[in-house]
Amino acid sequence: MSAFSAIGEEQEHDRNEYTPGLEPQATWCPGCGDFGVLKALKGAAAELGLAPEEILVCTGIGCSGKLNSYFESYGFHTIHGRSLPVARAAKLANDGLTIVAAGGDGDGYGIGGNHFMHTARENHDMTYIVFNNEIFGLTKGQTSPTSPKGHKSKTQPHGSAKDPIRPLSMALNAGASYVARTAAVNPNQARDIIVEAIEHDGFSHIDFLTQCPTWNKDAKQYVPYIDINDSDDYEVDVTDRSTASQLMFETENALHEGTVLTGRYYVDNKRPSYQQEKKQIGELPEEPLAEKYFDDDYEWDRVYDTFLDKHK
Ligand SMILES: Cc1ncc(C[n+]2csc(CCOP(=O)(O)OP(=O)(O)O)c2C)c(N)n1
Ligand code: SF4
Ligand SMILES: [Mg+2]
Repeated sequence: MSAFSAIGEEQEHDRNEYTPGLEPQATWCPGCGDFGVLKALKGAAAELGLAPEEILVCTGIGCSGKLNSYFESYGFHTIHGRSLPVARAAKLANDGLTIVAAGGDGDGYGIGGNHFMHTARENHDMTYIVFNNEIFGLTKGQTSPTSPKGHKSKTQPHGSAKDPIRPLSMALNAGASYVARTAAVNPNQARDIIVEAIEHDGFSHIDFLTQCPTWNKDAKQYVPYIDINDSDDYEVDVTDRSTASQLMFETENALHEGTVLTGRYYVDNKRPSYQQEKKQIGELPEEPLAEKYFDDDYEWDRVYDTFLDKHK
C-alpha cells in the first residue's frame, strides 16, 4: 500500500474506477489487441485493491503509448523508448507507488532497448508491459525488431532479411527477475500474470502479444495459444534458470511456425530489487524522497475535474 493512499489501508476497487471520465473512448482500431492489455490491467488493479492514485503508468510512443490515456491513475506519456527511465526515477522518488511501464515492441525493444537491458539488469521494482504486435503500429506498419524474417512491409517490401530479436531470452539474460508472455486473446491469463508481476519485488517483464488487424494481417497467428503452465506437454519450474532459458528459446522459435506458447517462464524471488539494495547500502532513504514534499492536507482530485471546472 502506498504511504500516499488517500483512502486508507483496506480498499476494494471496481474495475470501472480505472476508466477516466474525460476520455473514455479509446481511439484504437476495432479488434486491436491493445484493448486486451487495458482490460487485463484494469482487472489486475482491481484484484490487487489498488486505488488509482497508488499507480503510475509510464508509457512510450505508439498506439500502445495511449494506454495511460484510457487508464485512470497517475500517468506519464514519455517520448519514444523512454518510459523506463522516467518510471525508474518515479520509483526512486516514491517507492510507495506501484509502477507500470508500457510501450510497443518498437519502443521497448528498438529505440528503448538500452533502457530495457539496464532496467532489467538493475532489477528496478516495476512491471514492464511490452505490447508486441511485431510492427510499428502508429506509424502505419513498418518492420519492427520483432517482425519475423520475410515479413513484408512498406519499409521492407521484399521481406525482412533479418531474424527478429528474442524478447524473453533478452529479458532473462539481462537480469529480469520475472519474465512472462501473455496474449490479448486471453485477458484472464493476462490479468493473472499482471497481478503476479505487480506483486513481484523486482523487474517484471511481460511480453504481451497484441494483434494489429490494421497493419499486420498475420495477427491470426496469435490464436490459439498454449499456456505452458497449464499444459501436460511442458514441465515448468519457474525458479530454474536453465529450464526457463530453453523454454524461451523454443517459444521464440515456435511463434513464427504457428505455435504460440505463453505463460510464466522465470521467477526469482531471492534477488533484491534495486531499491532494496540501495537502501541496504544507505544510498536511498527509508522514507520516500517524495514524502518530503508531500502536503498532508492536499485532497487528491481527478485532474479532468479541474479542467472541466475551467471550461464551465
Ligand atoms: C525519436 C522518435 N523517433 C521516431 C518516432 C516516430 N514513431 C512514433 S511511434 C513509432 C513506432 C511505434 O511502434 P511500437 O513501439 O511498436 O508501438 P505500436 O504503435 O506498435 O504500439 C515511431 C517510429 C518518434 N515519435 N520519436
Ligand atoms: S494501428 Fe494496429 S496497433 Fe494501432 S490501434 Fe490500430 S490495430 Fe491497434
Ligand atoms: Mg508495435
